[in-house]
Amino acid sequence: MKDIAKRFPENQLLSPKDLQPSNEGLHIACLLNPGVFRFDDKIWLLVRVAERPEQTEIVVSFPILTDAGTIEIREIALDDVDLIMTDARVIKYKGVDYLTTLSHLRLLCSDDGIKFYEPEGYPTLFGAGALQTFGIEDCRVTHLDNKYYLTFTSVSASGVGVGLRTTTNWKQFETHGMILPPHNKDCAIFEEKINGLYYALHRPSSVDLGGNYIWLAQSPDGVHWGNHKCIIKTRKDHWDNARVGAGAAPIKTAHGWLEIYHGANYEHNYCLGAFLLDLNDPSKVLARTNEPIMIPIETYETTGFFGKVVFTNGHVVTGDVLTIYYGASDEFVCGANFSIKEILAALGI
Ligand code: MAN
Repeated sequence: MKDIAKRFPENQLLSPKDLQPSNEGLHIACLLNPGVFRFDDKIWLLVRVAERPEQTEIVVSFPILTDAGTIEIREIALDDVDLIMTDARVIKYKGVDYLTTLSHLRLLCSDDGIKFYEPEGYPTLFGAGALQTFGIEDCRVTHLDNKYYLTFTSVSASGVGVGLRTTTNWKQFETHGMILPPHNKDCAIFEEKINGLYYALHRPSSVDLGGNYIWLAQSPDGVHWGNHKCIIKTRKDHWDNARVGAGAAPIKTAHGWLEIYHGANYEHNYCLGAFLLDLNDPSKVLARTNEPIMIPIETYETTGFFGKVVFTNGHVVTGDVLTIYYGASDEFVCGANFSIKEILAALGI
């Protein structure tokens, strides 16, 4: 396997201890999977902050939001026979799934793309309403026609879907509810319209027929989506045999729309790959990397809250340099550079 990422020597850029919890009684377990954008001559991260109470040896405790927006702490005795906790991210109790942490989205900015700080006067984004009671996660930020589109995972007992908020100034936000219903996540809107239509990648998943595949959708207004097509599937006997999902908005190149995506195997090892879509008709897949372009190899990527994970949903492009910001082992925010030419070469272009 060839890993062509040039990791920042400063990694990890952000660790849970670097930020303050949003609420007394919670501590930050993970910082991960930031949305990334340029605004006001700075690079900004919309970091997913995952919180929970300090754990004890007697109970597992986890926060959920009420419909009214207050935090409620649930507790289950660790010796309860109905409790299943084989995945650090999920609590299974009496046939119902909960998350071990509650995520919100925090804005940080930087002048150099390496040192990030929380600026004053910008809000923290929390889950709101009945469809976000288990939090909001992994936001993609798309800049299109002077508006920022925030597509994020909305989690609740009703399922996992895609929520949308938009903003022009990062202080006031418009809420558009759930744009893609459960089960769906990993939604990234293209940063340009194509032939007058908005396009987005997204990842529905089904239990039996079908799988965790990447789909493409069209929209007349960026809010209502249709004409869905399945474009990228998992591959048997490959590193991405269990699930695939889009990263951030595709990058426009002379050869096509370049997308960095994550793929996982049945051992939940998350790597990154790339594919290329036709510029004029993005439902045509022109190329896909056979091998990953980035795999979890550094200690901060292999050991952490959920090890063996590199996961990206945000980047900035400067000429040939693609700088991704990524979640390492679901606990730290890190950075890495790629040469776009080198990724295209890996795609056979
Ligand atoms: C899922 C999501 C991501 C997470 C990966 C790896 O795809 O929950 O947020 O980073 O799993 O755990």
